[in-house]
Amino acid sequence: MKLTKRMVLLLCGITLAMVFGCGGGGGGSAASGEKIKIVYIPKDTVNPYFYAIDVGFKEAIDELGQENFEYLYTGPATAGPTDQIEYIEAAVQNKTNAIFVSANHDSALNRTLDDAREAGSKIFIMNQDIPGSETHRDAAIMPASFDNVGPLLIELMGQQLDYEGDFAILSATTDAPDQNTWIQGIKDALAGDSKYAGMNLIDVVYGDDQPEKSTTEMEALLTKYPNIKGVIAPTAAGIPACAKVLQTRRLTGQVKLTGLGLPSTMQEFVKDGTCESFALWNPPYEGYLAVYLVDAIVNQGYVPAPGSSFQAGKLGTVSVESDGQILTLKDLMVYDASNIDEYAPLF
Ligand code: RAM
Repeated sequence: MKLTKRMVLLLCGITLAMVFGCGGGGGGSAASGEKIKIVYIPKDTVNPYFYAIDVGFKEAIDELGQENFEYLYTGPATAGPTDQIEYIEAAVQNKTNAIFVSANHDSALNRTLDDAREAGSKIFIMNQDIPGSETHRDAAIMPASFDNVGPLLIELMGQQLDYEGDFAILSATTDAPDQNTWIQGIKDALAGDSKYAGMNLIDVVYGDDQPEKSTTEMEALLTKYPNIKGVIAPTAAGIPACAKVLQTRRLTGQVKLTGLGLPSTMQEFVKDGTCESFALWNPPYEGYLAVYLVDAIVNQGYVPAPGSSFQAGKLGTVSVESDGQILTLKDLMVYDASNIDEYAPLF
């Protein structure tokens, strides 16, 4: 009988289940003395945003004993829809208990994720979800409730613009599930509240989470729309690039800026007034929570089913929502001149 790739993976899955003592989906208790294998695949390995999540993984691994874990942070240099596939496949080959992926597309990884789960790895979407493809993952680790992102960003832009004027969005990649959810959230909030009636969204451009492309796109916005009054950049790679353009062109105060960013890269721009306020959550918490989740799965037989909960060290009891999402925090944090110095050294 000729073995198909699927059958081979299935057999591997059964073997793994025997080794790890777990049922379908795998990732159950590691044999005594075995290290728990965790791989985190960010959107790309160049964007410093994801290093902040990596910090959290390492912190929890330190707490739970480095000798108990084999942890790898790896991924593609570019954030293309299918660029992460080979890294997921390699993690499966290495019999990884839990693979965390910050997916670059909402469905392009489905087949690979299915194969990985059949082979025995737990699959978690990290820092976001894959809308419409939720059945292809075990759970999603969310940095905050995404319902709150669009409304908060439009409000921060509104406050800076006195609720009046043309603004644009500078996003990351065109396919990014998280970015597209937030852009829709911004559009819905804009249309849904008469408070924002004087604000016009004139364009959405994409800097691909790359500083150079973000800079070029920001320059192009300013050239194309001489009346532009503000930019929302919900990308940690994009917002400092936008700020730098405004600072260099001496447009501080004339073109307003908000979005999502790391306090460490935005500190100088908050200090000089280029960006009055922006938002984020706590990326290290996500990696930290992830390790406690895998530890509960492997060592306590925990199944991250909707409605269930587990203990995540300093984060306390964490529950799984009805849609399989695990919220690290509910609300976002707003950073401005009053608190930027406190958070900039952290992430
Ligand atoms: C970017 C990435 C990431 C997002 C952060 C805020 O660097 O697109 O997915 O969560 O910004």
